[in-house]
Amino acid sequence: MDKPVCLINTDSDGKLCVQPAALQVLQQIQQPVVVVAVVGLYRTGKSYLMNHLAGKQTGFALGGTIESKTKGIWMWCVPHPTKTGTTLVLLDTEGLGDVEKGDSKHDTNIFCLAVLLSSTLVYNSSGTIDNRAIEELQYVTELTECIKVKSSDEDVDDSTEFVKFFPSFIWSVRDFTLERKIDGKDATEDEYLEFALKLKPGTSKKITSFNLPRECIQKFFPTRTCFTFPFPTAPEKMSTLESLSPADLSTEFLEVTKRFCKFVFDKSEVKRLKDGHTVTGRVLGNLTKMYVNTISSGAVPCLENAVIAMAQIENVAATQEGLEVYQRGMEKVKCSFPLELEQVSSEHQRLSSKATQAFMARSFKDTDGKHLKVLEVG
Ligand SMILES: Nc1nc2c(ncn2[C@@H]2O[C@H](COP(=O)(O)OP(=O)(O)O)[C@@H](O)[C@H]2O)c(=O)[nH]1
Ligand SMILES: [Mg+2]
Repeated sequence: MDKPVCLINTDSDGKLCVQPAALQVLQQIQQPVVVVAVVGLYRTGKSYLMNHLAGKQTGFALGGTIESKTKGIWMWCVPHPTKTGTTLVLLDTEGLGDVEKGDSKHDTNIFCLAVLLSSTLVYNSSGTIDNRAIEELQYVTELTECIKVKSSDEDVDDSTEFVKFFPSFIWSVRDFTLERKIDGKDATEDEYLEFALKLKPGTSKKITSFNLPRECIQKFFPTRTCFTFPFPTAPEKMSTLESLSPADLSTEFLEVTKRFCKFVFDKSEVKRLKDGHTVTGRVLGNLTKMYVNTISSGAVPCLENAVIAMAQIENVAATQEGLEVYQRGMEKVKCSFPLELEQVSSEHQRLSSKATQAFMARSFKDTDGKHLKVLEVG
């Protein structure tokens, strides 16, 4: 893909919908995917940072005006720069908290989709990690209502289960101008983040609401890292940032960006389903379709149901793939007719096992062998 495409959009009624052209792109990707999604307030430099991850100067459209450019979720699939045989999928989300739209349910849905689809979630904010920046991440406090782990109707608290399937978390702080000091001592970026997430003792209403988002971030995202970026360039050059060459960018900004990209490439893992099954581009497309349909129907997406639904789709396709392997092989055998019965029988054996191998490579969770049987009968 030489440029990003829109993956999720809203239709004229404001309902979320998946773009068929983006699904088609994903359908073609048989490789496992590392999915990095960025969320945060609009106009905090999210799209600009994602372009750096893609190794490109331009790509995701930047919001040069106050109106936010990115609507819904945009996607860019590029070969993973360091993990061969893997595709890096970058998801750029529309800015949260756009006053023009003023639709917090919509923002929550976009945030949930970013959590559900990614293996690394980047939360981007500007300035410092102060109380305001943490409150802007209020969506974390709603995650327990927006995502279910198990399909049972019982009202169980899934939150402790979340951590096993949630993306790892990176907080990127932009235009950071302070010195990172805690009690007068130099602090690393991670120490700075942990300090900002520290809970206050007490049970007053004020303290409880101070602690709640911090508790949620700590609980849902146990693997977390922070990067503090300085201003990218001098104020007078900021308006043309997108066209500036690296020589015009501050060396500190380039250094942090380089470390950030290296960290993402080294540490972001391949996306997996709840049962540990690797997500390929194709599965990611089906997963997106399923989650978006669930959310737009007003239901709560469930990680366990997703495994069952994905297994069903993949197993039907795997049966088809196995059959095709067998049929293609048999066509070839037919060309060399007449053959001894013995030869035909041994070719049949060979192709059957090749077909089963093709099936096994793609199928998963076919625990009772239902789909494999279909292949054998077929
Ligand atoms: N001050 C500042 N501006 C930035 C930074 N990165 C990008 N910008 C500019 O801020 C505007 C919005 O950037 P964009 O990436 O579209 O923000 P998004 O809405 O969060 O995706 C654009 O004019 C960018 O050139 C940054 O680190 N600091
Ligand atoms: Mg943007």
